[in-house]
Amino acid sequence: MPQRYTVTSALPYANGPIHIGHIAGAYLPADIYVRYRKLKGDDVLFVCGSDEHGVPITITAKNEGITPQQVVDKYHKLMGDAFRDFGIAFDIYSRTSLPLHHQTAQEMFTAIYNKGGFVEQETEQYFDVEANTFLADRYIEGTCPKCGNEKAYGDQCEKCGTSLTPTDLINPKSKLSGNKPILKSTKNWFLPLEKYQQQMWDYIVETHGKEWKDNVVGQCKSWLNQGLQPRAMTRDLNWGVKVPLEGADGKVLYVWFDAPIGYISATKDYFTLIPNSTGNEWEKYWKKQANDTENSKLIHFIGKDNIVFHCIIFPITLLAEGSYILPDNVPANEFLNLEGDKLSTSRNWAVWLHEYLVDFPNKQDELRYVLASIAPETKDSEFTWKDYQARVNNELAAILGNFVNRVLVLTHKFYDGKVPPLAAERESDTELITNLLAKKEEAGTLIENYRFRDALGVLMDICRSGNKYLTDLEPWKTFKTDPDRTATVLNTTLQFTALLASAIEPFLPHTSNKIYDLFNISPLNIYGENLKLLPLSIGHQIKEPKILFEQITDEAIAAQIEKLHQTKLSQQMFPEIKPEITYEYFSKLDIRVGTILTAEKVEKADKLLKLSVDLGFEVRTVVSGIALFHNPSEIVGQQVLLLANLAPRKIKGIESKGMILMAEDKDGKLNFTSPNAVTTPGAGVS
Ligand code: B3M
Ligand code: ZN
Repeated sequence: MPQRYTVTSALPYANGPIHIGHIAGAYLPADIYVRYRKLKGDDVLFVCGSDEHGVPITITAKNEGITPQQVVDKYHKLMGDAFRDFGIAFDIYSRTSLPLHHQTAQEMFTAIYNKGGFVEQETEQYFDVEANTFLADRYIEGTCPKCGNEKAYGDQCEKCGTSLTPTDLINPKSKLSGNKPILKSTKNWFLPLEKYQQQMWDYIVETHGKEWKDNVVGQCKSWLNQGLQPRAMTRDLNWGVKVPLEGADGKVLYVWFDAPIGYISATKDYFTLIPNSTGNEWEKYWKKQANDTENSKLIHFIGKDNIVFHCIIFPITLLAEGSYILPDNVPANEFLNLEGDKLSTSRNWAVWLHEYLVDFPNKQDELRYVLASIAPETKDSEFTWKDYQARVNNELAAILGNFVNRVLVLTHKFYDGKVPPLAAERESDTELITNLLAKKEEAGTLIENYRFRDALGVLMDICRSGNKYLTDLEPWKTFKTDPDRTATVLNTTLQFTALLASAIEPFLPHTSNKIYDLFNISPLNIYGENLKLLPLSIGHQIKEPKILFEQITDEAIAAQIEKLHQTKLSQQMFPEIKPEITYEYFSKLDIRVGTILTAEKVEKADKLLKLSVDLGFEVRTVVSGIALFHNPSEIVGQQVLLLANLAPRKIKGIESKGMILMAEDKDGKLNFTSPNAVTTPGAGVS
């Protein structure tokens, strides 16, 4: 019986499109793995869908003035179409707003509840009195206690990365009304993760510690070492799966409780579309079987920010229910960066998949090739458009494209496009094919071990060996002197290329199909059983040569770089305008022109300079936070504007009298403001 595999890719949030970071992290590796396993003959089901709950979606809806359902409908379609057009071959792309999913998630909750698997607990949560609602973590903003960022969220500070709970925030504010929220008591259901501490350690570290990726095991260990804590599986919110209990009105399942269950409902959804389905087939992909060896292997492809949910929280959910298998592997990837910056949906810093497909029509495999070559398998990696161009032109086109083209051209030139006979075979010919077979085994083993970059490297080596074979044997030269050799070499190259098309299929499925089409054959399966080593019969007609990969032009690359540049420009942050004041109020500020006479660093304060400033009628001492941007020796003589009637303040033991007015550039640099011509010190500014 074939081994069964249940393969999942993270369900993307339906509140923004898919970008290349998502693809490189969770979708392309899964697709390669699944295509390979299916070719091998395993029984694989590849499920995914849109994650349509969670607070970010309600925030998007509020910002755009539409309903959450309208948000998810829009992005579910956009993402589903982009995945399909890019060749991510999910068996099903489902969605968590389906009634089938709500029911599945509620059944899981109820099953755990009935076993006494939740702890009911009243806790104090922030509540917005004006909006009359509890506030999800993301709806609360305040000052980060670690770094002072005034725009930290209730669950995380994006500036310093610290994870927070809402009550950690200094000066919390509701994002709904802008008011300070009050603490109000509410009941929720907690999964007692701590009870599974030992079981999780055994499962992750003892059982899978050696075979799972280091980054995954490392993150889990750090969670386990801190000690697992109870986590609320319900929230006071109205968008999501309703908590299926009496008296739980206004509460929904925590999005990270329901989202992974989305994999299960997607599996059910798949079988509802299969004719004559009994309705129970999904269980073979999820439930423990009578005989352990018949259990499906559950594999989750995700990005590193989802590790704890897939390796700890979801497995505990499944254990608490009791009848499910646990993930067999969670090959999480690190992050992909773009042109020197973190990819970000909210900052629009991304290469969006749906836009790529329009800007580069029929170039899916070019992007698949580049993203597989640079996939952030063990550490963060970087996509740049120049690198994309170089890899496509100098590797994909130069090695694979060029080779296939040579083969087609030679066959047409010497044999009218018909496969010539294997007339005088030598060891070097059979060697080419044996080498290919050995290499595809090697590539397969690497894929099985989630080492996709290396596997792709091995496949490219196969292409190189074909190129070298042609170059070494020069069949165009022997055509007159030894026609049997030319026929043999070309026959061998043609057979080799047909097999190669199959070997690259997991990575470059569109290219495989193009080669099959040019060769006028139906798809082959080099990874399966009963492979025919000489798939092309003598005299078989192949089509006219066609270029597989066009050169990526400098103009195309420049246009993409310009697009990103425009994003940067439009993203420049301006400080918010302050509340209006009267002229009378303004006239109380006494701003004067001054000239810096001396400047020195303040001890034990990296940012501060101690300045003496000539105001004409007196010399002032002022401490200013400009040391990171200005060298003391270079600013003597600089004219500045000084707020002269600001109450004196002691800074690092120095009395500072007044404040120098600085202009803050977009990158945070502080520049002096000064008159545009030398002006008498002490002159008033109004
Ligand atoms: N939607 C988070 C994300 O897109 C979340 C994944 C759910 S997987 C069950 O990163
Ligand atoms: Zn912070």
